[in-house]
Amino acid sequence: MLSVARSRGIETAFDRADQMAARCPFGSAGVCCRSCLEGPCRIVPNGNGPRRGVCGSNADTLVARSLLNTMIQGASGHAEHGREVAMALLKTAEGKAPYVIRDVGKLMQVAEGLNLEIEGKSINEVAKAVALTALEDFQKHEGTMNWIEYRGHKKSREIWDKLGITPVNAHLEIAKAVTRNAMGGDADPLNLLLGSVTMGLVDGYSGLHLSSDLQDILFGTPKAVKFNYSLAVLNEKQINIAVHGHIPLLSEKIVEWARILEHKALTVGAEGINIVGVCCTGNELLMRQGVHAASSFSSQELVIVTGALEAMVVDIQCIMPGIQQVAECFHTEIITTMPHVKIPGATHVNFEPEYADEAAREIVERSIRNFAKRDPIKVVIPTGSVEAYAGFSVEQLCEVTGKINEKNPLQPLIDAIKDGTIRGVAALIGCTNPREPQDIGNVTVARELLKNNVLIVTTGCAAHSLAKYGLMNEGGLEACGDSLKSLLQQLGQHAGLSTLPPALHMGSCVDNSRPLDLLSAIADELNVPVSSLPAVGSCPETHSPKALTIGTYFIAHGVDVHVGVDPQVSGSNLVTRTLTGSREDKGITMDGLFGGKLIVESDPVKAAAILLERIDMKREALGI
Ligand code: NFS
Repeated sequence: MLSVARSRGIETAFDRADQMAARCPFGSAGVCCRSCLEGPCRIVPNGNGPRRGVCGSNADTLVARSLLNTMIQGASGHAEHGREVAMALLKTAEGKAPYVIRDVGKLMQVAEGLNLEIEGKSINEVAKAVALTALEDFQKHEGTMNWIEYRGHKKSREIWDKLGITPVNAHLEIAKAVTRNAMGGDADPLNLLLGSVTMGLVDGYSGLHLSSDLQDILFGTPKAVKFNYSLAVLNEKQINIAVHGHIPLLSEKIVEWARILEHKALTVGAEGINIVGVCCTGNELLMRQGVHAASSFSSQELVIVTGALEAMVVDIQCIMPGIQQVAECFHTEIITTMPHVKIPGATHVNFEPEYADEAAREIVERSIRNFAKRDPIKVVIPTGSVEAYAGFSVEQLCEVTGKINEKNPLQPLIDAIKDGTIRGVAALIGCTNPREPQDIGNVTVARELLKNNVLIVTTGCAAHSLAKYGLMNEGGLEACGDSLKSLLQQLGQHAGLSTLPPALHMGSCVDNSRPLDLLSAIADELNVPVSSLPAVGSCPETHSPKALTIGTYFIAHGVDVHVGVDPQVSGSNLVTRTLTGSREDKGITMDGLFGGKLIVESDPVKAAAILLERIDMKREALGI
């Protein structure tokens, strides 16, 4: 599709990445500062030139500040996601928004976890109490965030509390981070790095855990489901609507209204309405509804280049403004839906939970009308979509393993880890990045780990890569080492499938709460900290600040995290050493504080080798 775009003179992110050529050396090293009007200042790392900015900040301070700035963006994005969902749950419970609570069991489980009274209360009363407790995580001024009290692993909590980095409420911590980062604020690079860890925890709990829990309550906890992946999921004969972004509040409604208005599609000569997913809104819908996925982040513009897309509906995050320029070459209507995320030239249909039905209906009707404007000569849809299985929430996994050990569903997994059937667990997470060859890093790391019997769980755009390359269906089993392969086959039979797929799709990026819930539960069974487990995270094709905050949240629990793209901290030896150094190294390191560190390696084969080394090191320390 990229060559189709180029042959038609349509520019995409891949072309713009080429035009960008070499990266700015100052920005790449994290040593440029635009925090005040004394500057902009820049420091020549390890060279001749100014060693300090006008205010006296040195490279260590600038790099730590610049990293914290990135972390603020990541944490804010996920915290805002959590808050939006909490508001929708509240309005639903009050009868003001047209949603229903689909998973009452999860609602009760979350309410009990939050120590809320459920005896004698109606479903809506409990839902309201859960929503208000969630919203407190954006309001309270003392104590610890409710979701950390509920979901945070006790042994990790002790470390955070001792360091004084446990968040109180998301907005307070974000505001504090912005202030400490401003000119004349925090100048201590190590203190700033601890501030970054707090952002990781804000992201992890008010963002990831809170969002996953509340979305499961509203839309159902994912169960094994089949879907198809690739641009080939667009249907030439149908009205195609792509839903793109992150929060599933509107897109769930669009799926509902596409079903209700299917008959109207027939009146304009289409054979139905086909909803396809992009990025994490795509992941949300495929996990719960089996909606087919068209594209990850990097190639989002190429969905439009098929010429068969009536509308691309976007909510928040990871939306390239470039989609509008591409859409102008076709009949595709870009529809923004959030008041704080607009694109010049796009149509705006405002979304509020109260009016979700009206917005979804209008969007589907607009798409139906757009079908008549489609130019059949421009339609090029690739063939050959790939089948994939998804929906592996912790609940779904435990349902499968519970068929082997009803009393303790985690035991079969723990036994497999102990006896080496599973050498370790890796979460393959994060993005695709137009500056990198798409999917290659994600797939290579996964294949290298699978052949060494590492169990892969996956989320976000990395999951798109693995699905596209066949690692979420039976055929992908050839990638696994022998012991992992037979375990997956054995477990698959208990799930009513021929096998579990080699890569277990756990959902969107906010669903990175799920791998940590799994690890926390295993750690509890073994009575060890999460940091002792032979578990790693890998984000080979990083692009988003959100990926860095998610990685930081893993590291705060003592899980090593690999990134394949330069995190722009090389301008400070101190910062680099603190993030990437080992516990044996001199000075303070993340590994020493939390038991997990950052691994920066752009070669995916080498990265996998390092991850295996770290897995083996943790196995040895555990005595298994
Ligand atoms: Ni995660 Fe999901 Fe994709 Fe990266 Fe963007 S869509 S939230 S940030 S690019 S994985």
